[in-house]
Amino acid sequence: MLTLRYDEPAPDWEGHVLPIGNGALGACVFGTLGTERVQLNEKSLWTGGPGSAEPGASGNWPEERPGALDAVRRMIDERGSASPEEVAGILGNPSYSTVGHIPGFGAYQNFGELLLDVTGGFSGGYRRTLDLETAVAAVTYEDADGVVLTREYFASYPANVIVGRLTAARPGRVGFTLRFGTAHPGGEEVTAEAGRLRVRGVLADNGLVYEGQVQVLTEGGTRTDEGDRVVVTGADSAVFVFSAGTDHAPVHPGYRGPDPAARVTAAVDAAARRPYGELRAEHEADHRALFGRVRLDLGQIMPDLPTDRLLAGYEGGASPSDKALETLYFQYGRYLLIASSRPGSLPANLQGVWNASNSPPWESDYHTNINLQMNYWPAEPANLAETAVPYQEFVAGLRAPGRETARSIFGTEGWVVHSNTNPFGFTGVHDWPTSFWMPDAAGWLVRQLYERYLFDGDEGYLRGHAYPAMREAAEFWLANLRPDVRDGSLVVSPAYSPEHGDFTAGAAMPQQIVRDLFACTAEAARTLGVDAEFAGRLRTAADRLDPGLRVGSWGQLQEWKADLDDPADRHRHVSQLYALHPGTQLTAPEHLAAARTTLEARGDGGTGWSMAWKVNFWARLKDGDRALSMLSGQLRSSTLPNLWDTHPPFQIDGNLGATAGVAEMLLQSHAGVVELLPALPSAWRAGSFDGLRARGGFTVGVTWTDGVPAEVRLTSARGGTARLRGPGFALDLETRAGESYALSPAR
Ligand code: FUC
Repeated sequence: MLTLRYDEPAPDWEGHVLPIGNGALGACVFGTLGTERVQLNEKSLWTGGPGSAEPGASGNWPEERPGALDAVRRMIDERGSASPEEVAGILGNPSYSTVGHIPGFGAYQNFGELLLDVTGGFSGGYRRTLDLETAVAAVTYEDADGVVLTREYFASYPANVIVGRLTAARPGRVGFTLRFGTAHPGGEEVTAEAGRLRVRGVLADNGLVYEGQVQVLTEGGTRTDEGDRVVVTGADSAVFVFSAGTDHAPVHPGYRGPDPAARVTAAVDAAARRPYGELRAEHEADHRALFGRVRLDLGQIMPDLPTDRLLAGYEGGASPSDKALETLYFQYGRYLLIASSRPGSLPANLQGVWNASNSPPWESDYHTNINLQMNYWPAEPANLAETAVPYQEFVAGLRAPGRETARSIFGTEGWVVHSNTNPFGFTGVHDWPTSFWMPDAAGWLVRQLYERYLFDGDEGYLRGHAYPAMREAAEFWLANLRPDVRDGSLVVSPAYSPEHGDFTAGAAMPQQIVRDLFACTAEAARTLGVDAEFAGRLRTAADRLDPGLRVGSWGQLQEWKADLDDPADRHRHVSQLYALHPGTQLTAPEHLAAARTTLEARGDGGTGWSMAWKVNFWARLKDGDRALSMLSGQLRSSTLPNLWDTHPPFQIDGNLGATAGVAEMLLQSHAGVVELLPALPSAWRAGSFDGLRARGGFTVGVTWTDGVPAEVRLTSARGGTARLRGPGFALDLETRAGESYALSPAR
C-alpha cells in the first residue's frame, strides 16, 4: 500500500501538509477542521528579473573589468590559493555583502490559499491520506452528527487544474464558504461571480501579472456569491476546480508572454463542464501511466500505523515495517518528481513546486552546484524520463543569457551559469564568498542532457538539443583552461570546490567536470558524425588536462590539486567524488579505494541532500550495506513527518537524490554493462523489482533470493546487446527492438 496516512490535520505547513501537483501548479493540503487550508503555488510566480525594482537582474558585471580574472589567476599562481572573500571582492557583484540578498534575483512566491470554512462540526474518525498510486489526497471525518464527510483533492496534468470535492454520507450535509487567503495583500483583486472566484494581481517588485480562478459546482443545496466569496449550503456534494497562470515566459531577455487570463479561464471552463468522475479518471490514468512503471518489493508489510508513527518507529533494520518505509520513501520520490515536474513548465526548484513563503530559504531557486541536478537523478533510471523535459528545456534556455555572461565576465565564447539561477536567466554572479563562483556548473548540467540520450538513444534529441548545449559549454572551456604554472597541465583557474576551502588552480571537481564534458561531447560528435575537427581539439585538450584524480597522503581522494584535505573535515559537499557519481570516470582501483577513504572520513552525517548523495556514492562503490545505512540515516535524521526531506529546512533534492540512490543500489548501467543488484544490502536478501531503466534502452526487472537473481526480465526498446552482469554470472544477450526476455541466470 503506497499511501501516506495521518490521524490529524497538518499543524503547520512544513513537514505536515500533503503535496499534490501537476508540475506547473502545486497544492498543499492541510486537512484542517473548521477552516480547511489548501495552500497554492504556480511555479512561475517569481519576483526579480526584468522589470524588477532592483537593478542587476542578470548578475553580469555592470562595467568592464579588464584584467580582473588574470589578477586572480596571478594571485593563485603566486600564492597557491586565494580566499573566497578576496576573490569575491574582485570578481563578484556586491549584493549579499551589502543588502543581504541578490538584487533583482527575486524569490519564488506563495500564490495564496483556498480557505473553506466548513460547516457541520466534528465528532471523530479523522484520517488524512495521500495515495501515491492515484495521486489523490483525501480527508475523512465525522461531523457533529456522526455523518462521514470526505474531501478529495488532485492536481490534473491533462486538464491543468487542481480539483477538490466534498461529499457526505448523507444528502444535504455539505456546506462551506470558499474564500481566497492572500499572500500578497494589497496587490490583487478578488471577485466572485456565478460561483467563480477570480484572483488577479500584479507583483509589486517586477510587474509580473498573475491570475487564479476557482469554480465551485454543487449538487443539491444552494450556491451564492457574496462579495469575494462563494457560499454553499445544504449540498449533497460540491466540487471546485482551480487553475492559475502568470505572464512569465521562458524567453530571454524579456521573460514575459501573454496575459494568463484567457488560458486560466479556458482551463477552468473546460474542467467545470466535465463530470468529476471523468476528470478524476483522466487524472488517475495520466498519473498511473508514469507512476505505475516501477514496482519494488522488498518483502515489506505496511503496518496499520500513521506514517509519522511509522517514521518515528523506524529502526533501519530488516523488519517488514522498516522495508515498508524504505519502499514508500523510494516511491514517494518518484511521486514528488511527477507532481513537481511535467512538460510545459519550469523544472522542480529547491522545494519542487511547493512553497508557502514569499521569502523562502535560498529563494526556493535553482541551485546548480548540485541541487537542481540532483532533482533529476531519478528521472531516467526510475523510469520517469518525461519529467526531465522541463529540466532539459530550462538548461537550453540558459544558453542565451549564459553566453552574455561568458562574454561579460570571461570575454570568451561559450555559455556559463554559476551556483544558482532563476526563471529569468540569472547566469552571472553575486558575492556571497562561498557560493558565488562556479562556471563549471554548465558542464555538469549538460552531462544530464547527454544522459537522456544514453538511456533512450534518441539521436534526434542528441542532435537538436543536447549536443548544441554540450558543444557550447565545451567551447567555453577550450577558451578558458590555463596551463598550470607548476606542471603545464591544463587547469581551471580560478577553481572552486563548492562552498568549501580556498580558490586554487585545478581543484578536483572542476577538473573532473571539464574532463567528463570533453569526453561526452567528443563522443556525441562522433555518434552524430559531426564536428570532427572540434572533437579533435577536445581530445587534444583532454590529453593535457589535469584529470583531477589524485590520491593524497592519508589515502584520500584529494579535493584540491595540492594535498590540503583534513581527515577531520565533515563538509557536506563531497565534490572531489564527482567522477564517482554522477560522473563515471573514477574507475581505477586505487581511486575507488581513495574514494572510500574520503567517504569514511567525511562521515555519514550531513544535510539531507548530502546523505542522499552518499547513498549514491556507496552504491557506486558496490557497498549495499553502507548505502542502506545512509538511507536509514536520512530517514532517521533528515525526514519530516510528511516524508519531505529536510536540509533543514525542507528541500526536495534529498528526496529525489535518495530515490535515485535506491535505483542505483538495484541496477547500474553507467559502465557499459547492465549490472543487476550491484549494491544489494544484506537486509534486502529477497525481493523483486520491475521497470527500472538501464542505458541502452533496456527496461529491467529482477527477482532475487539470497541476494542472487532468480529471474531477470528485460525489455529492449532499440535492440542491441544487453551485457548483463550480476552476482555470479555474466551474459551478453542479443536483443531485438520491442522484444521482452525472461532469463533465469542461476540455472
Ligand atoms: C547548496 C548547499 C546548501 C543548500 C543550498 C540550497 O549551496 O551547499 O547546503 O542545499 O545549496
